[in-house]
Amino acid sequence: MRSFVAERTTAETSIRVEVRLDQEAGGALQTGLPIFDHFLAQLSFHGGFYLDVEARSFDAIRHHLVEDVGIAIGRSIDSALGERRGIARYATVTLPMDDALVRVALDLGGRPYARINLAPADGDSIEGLEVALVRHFFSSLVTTARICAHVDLLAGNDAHHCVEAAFKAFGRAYRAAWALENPGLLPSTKGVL
Ligand SMILES: [Mn+2]
Repeated sequence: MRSFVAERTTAETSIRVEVRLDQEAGGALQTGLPIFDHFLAQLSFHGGFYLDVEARSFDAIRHHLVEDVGIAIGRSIDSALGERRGIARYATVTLPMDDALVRVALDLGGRPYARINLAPADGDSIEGLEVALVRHFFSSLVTTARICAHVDLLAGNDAHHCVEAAFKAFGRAYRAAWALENPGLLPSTKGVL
């Protein structure tokens, strides 16, 4: 079972994250921000992995909370992936949700990079969660997890649809990229990731 528990407490937040890559969904999501819990549930369900998040804010600053959750999930994924032996490594998913169309292309090759092109025309926040903060979340998560991610909003206006489609597309792409394809084989000609 590829899994990891990340725990981090600072003056700003206290975060506990557990991921189990090979367990279909499950886990509780308690960040104190219902809309964020809702989006994390999409990530876990469509990613086909167990995700448990318990997050507390001490300073009531959403930026700190959302960023720290992203870092903790990224750290858990990086550790759970281990040597990354046997994984498919690459995945690209284009996912529609009503007016929204989002493409997520991933390389789990160990080199961190994030280009998050996600700026819906209608609205820059959803139920109090800023779209800019969502971009920061994805960026913090993938760079901490040493993943290269290119995210593009190809169509769509409604901010909720666009952001939800991005979480679902990320989930589907993760599931495909860390799927065990060639047991024992490192997916690189360099012999190391
Ligand atoms: Mn920040």
